[in-house]
Amino acid sequence: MPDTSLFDLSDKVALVTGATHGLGMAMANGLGAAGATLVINGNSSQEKIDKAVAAYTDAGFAAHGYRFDVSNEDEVETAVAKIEDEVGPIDILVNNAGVIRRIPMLEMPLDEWELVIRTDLTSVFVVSKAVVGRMVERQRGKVINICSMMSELGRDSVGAYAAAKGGLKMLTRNMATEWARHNIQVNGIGPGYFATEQTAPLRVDGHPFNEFIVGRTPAGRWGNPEDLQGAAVFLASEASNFVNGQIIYVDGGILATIGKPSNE
Ligand code: GCO
Repeated sequence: MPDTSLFDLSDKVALVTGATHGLGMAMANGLGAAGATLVINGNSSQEKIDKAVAAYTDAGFAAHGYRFDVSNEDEVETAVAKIEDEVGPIDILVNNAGVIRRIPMLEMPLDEWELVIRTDLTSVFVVSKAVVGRMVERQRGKVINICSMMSELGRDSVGAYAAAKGGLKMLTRNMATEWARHNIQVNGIGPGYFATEQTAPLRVDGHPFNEFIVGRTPAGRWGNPEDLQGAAVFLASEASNFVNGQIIYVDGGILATIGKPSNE
């Protein structure tokens, strides 16, 4: 039998924020399949959280759900204390929760801008501060920040999101710098264009963006959420114990190429 113990997450507790759906859910499923006990967070409705927990449990994973706002310091501290008390020490934190607003910058209301920065960037600081303080005491831990193509590239209408995700790349490097000496590895995953609810408006038949993305991606397709599981398990496991401050782009090759004219 092959020895896959380097990637084994049995006895590990993984908190994945925003894992009631989408990429967070796919990554949590990957961590669960590698043996982790799952703790998922959401902030919309308890019903949505309960439904997600039931789906994880049906898949055969140990799963727990907690409702809190990842950008509210008091709620986060209370929830993290409760999770560690009820489930156990958090070994793996995946900062996945995020929102997007597609509004040209000159039309972007300040409150929408602030909502995006708060949810996609500030919340990672808030949640990590609560969780990593405890990891430092234990002298071990894994943090995975979910970045984006927009950590590297601009695009019309996603200014706030790009500012937050570009900031998140640098926050990842800084966290890695400050915490590596405590045996805490902080890295990022940068998903390319994935078929999720978030990109559903861009994938409707006849939308020019659909064809554009397929043409712009060397692999010639949208990503399936499951395509992220390998990178998530790697960065959550002992296999990455000397990997610090890297962003692994899982993008079918988009960032590797300048692209090609549409008629080729
Ligand atoms: C967009 C997309 C992106 C993606 C993703 C890419 O409008 O361009 O929604 O922002 O969601 O983060 O990596």
